[in-house]
Amino acid sequence: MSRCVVLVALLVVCNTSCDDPEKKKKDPGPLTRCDAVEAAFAECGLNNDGFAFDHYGCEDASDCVKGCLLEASCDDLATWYCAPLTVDGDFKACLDVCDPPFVCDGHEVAENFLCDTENDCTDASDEDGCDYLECDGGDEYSLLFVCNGFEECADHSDEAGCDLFTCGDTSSVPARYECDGVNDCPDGTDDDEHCYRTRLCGEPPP
Ligand SMILES: [Ca+2]
Ligand SMILES: [Ca+2]
Ligand SMILES: [Ca+2]
Repeated sequence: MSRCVVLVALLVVCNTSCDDPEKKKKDPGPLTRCDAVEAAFAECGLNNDGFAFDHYGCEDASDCVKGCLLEASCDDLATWYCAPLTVDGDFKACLDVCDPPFVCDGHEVAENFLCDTENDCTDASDEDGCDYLECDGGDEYSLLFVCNGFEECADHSDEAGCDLFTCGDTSSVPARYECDGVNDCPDGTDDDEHCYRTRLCGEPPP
């Protein structure tokens, strides 16, 4: 664990439990959980003007996940940030407690196989209670196909009214492809230097 993460963790504890008036005088003020997480990322060189937290929405993360982030090493934070599917060890165990993976037939089912209209479990539990993209013709698709830039529905309804990102050459791609670590615009402007994450992580995660 880095010294900073320890320091940040101590500051969080100190805000609620230290009674020494001298220490209170030097206290930098209330440190929110997200401030603490942001400080940990910044100290690990994983932040740039708050980009990481705009991107991942720290306020939306549970306190449980924030707790795991505050305990993580810089290496673990970098993995979580750049290639979240490859997180492992104690850090993954911590995150799994917060957000248990879906398990059937004795194995984990990856998130993109949940509600994808295909049964990946012998009891089909991975498709229980799912909402699907329903085309006029009755075909059903995973909601991941909504606004993905390809028309799955013959009536085009899956791509109607979608937000678009305008590339430097005036072509456009789905807005959700901006800064996702993959060049989708012919000129790469959706993932150019305005995306700190891509510059930080180098090659897109596998
Ligand atoms: Ca499935
Ligand atoms: Ca589509
Ligand atoms: Ca992209």
